[in-house]
Amino acid sequence: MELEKDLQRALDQDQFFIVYQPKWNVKTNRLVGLEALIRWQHPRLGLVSPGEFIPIAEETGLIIPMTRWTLEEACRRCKAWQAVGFAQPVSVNLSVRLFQTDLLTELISSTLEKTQLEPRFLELEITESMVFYDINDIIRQLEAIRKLGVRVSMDDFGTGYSSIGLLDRLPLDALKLDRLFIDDLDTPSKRAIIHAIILMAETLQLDVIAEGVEKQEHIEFLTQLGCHVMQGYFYGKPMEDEIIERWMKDHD
Ligand code: G
Ligand code: G
Ligand code: MN
Ligand code: NA
Repeated sequence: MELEKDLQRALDQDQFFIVYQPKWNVKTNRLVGLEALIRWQHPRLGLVSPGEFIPIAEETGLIIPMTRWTLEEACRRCKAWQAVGFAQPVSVNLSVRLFQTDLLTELISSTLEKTQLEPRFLELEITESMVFYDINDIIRQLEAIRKLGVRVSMDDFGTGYSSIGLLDRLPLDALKLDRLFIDDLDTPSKRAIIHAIILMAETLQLDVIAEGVEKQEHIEFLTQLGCHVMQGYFYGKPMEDEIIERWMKDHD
């Protein structure tokens, strides 16, 4: 397949870049983190969406060098921002494929070492699809990662394959409410579900962050229900380095 061949060259030819999206605490009115999202500038096709190339990268195993690159780039950037006064953690998305390699913990610790980033400034986002794999093995790896001092959050929570039954076994720091929930928050049943998730997260001592926040009314609903950290177009789209840096200065 054409895209697959191109993808193999993309790393060597420096065609990937990262955009960063702010996570905002509405209680403190402060930036509390940045999510790193990979982008591919294809020489002929232009911008190819991760929705298209991540599945290919997973199938071919290219996801491993790609994630190594993303982790290092994001950690390096986070460290550089600290030096100019922006001390927010950065989060990186991890495909379940990384957990099947047995080198993930080592990859993370060596990246932190290399970039000299303190572990508490790195967060990893995993998804519910994890539950289909050897769960004991995943728990073991997550425990090792958290022992390093790195945070772990469950991305797209609540709309995928339900992992509720595993929540008390998975070593996690936070749940990210899937943006599909935020879409139609105004129906009473949606509100009830979100409210229940937030209460459950409190009991399990997990932070909750809402994704896909686009409107003022979303913020009102969510804060009423007890969720105070938001990510979405309302605050900012994913932005390239220099743009997010200016954004951080403007929102300091
Ligand atoms: O940023 P955007 O909405 O285009 O992202 C589409 C999907 O690609 C999201 O599910 C996001 O989590 C995923 N994604 C973005 N960057 C990475 C990455 O570096 N690694 C992995 N595994 N997934 C990513
Ligand atoms: O799966 P994951 O949550 O990592 O994917 C994040 C994706 O969601 C990114 O591709 C990002 O571009 C997208 N995104 C972020 N904020 C919003 C939003 O407010 N609305 C919509 N529609 N998409 C968003
Ligand atoms: Mn994510
Ligand atoms: Na998400």
